[in-house]
Amino acid sequence: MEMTDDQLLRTGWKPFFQQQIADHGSTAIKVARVSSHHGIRVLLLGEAGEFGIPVQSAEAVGGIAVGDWVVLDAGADRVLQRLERKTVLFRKAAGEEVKPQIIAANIDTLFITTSCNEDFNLSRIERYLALALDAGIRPIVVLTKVDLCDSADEYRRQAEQLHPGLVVESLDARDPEQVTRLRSWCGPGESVALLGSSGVGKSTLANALGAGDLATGSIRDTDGKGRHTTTARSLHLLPSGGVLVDNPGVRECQLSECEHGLKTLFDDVIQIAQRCQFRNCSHEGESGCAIGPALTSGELDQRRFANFVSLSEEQARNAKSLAERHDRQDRQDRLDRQERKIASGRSQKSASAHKRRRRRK
Ligand SMILES: Nc1nc2c(ncn2[C@@H]2O[C@H](COP(=O)(O)OP(=O)(O)OP(=O)(O)O)[C@@H](O)[C@H]2O)c(=O)[nH]1
Ligand SMILES: [Mg+2]
Ligand SMILES: [Zn+2]
Repeated sequence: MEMTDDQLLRTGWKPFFQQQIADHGSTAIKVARVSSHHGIRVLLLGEAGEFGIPVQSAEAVGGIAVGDWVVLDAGADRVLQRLERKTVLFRKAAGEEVKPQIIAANIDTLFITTSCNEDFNLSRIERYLALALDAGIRPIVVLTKVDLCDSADEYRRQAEQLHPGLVVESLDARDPEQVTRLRSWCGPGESVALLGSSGVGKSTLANALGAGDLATGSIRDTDGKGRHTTTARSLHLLPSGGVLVDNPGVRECQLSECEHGLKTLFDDVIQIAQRCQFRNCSHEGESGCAIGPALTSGELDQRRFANFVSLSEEQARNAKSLAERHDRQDRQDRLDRQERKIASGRSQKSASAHKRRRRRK
């Protein structure tokens, strides 16, 4: 299989994936990228365009997510291998149970999308930044609806302060001319994903970037919130040469295994905390604490510190439940293996007893 195929390169195919292709013997193979996953049917983008296969064939060797690269049996349209992910963006799935849900695989850049209205929230942007930084994905903050707001520059300035070197673009998402500012992250071979609340203009942006004709929705007048127009994530080819994943609006995006992301994002807070006299300082007014004075002097922002504490606690809590879940799963797997062994021992015994009886006859 040659990797010079233009269509594959445009879909994000890289040497990193090429070199993982296992030896599939004499089976004719092809590669493709998961573009959407509808539960019973999975759509894939290959050299010859988009095609659909049943989920049983798509997940024949394990779960797959939008953005994944897979190797298929070209004749049977059945997945033989899921290639290792370059990056994976995940969050804790909504609900009580702590289990990770993949937002998109193999993404290079995340457009953290928020509008210049009620949706604008620095702590929420920090949450998404931590997710992206943890996954090794370049975050870009996109502020939409500048046409409806007088203080877009102020929003932009505040967002820029959340992380050194953070790029923040503000625009009217309906205007393809303004949206060209995002084109440099959407070039050949690049994969970008949109993430943000419902109604902030993710699908509008996707359309302006040339993703196709995605449905966009209206906003409730009462609270400026969207109506969850996009219901499933989907990956699209862009005329600029890259691909884009549009996501449904997220209500809740809890962090689970995001320790590295939080450390990277809140390096400033951690640096100050290192000046505390005691290593186990709880930063609650004890003597020798460096956080209190930094908050008083304004060196450290109250909101930022409070969000650091709250995201760190959430992360630790979810990571612990996740570890417990893994332990439970491991124990169950061990039990299942033992049971299978006993059962197969039993059937071997009865098979040899049967043979002995036959020999005696
Ligand atoms: N004035 C203005 N309206 C915008 C802008 N961006 C999006 N809209 C409008 O906001 C509404 C919601 O946009 P969508 O693109 O559907 O939002 P979304 O983020 O995809 O929403 P979900 O799919 O529900 O997550 C639509 O009516 C858009 O036309 C903008 O920059 N300015
Ligand atoms: Mg949408
Ligand atoms: Zn302290």
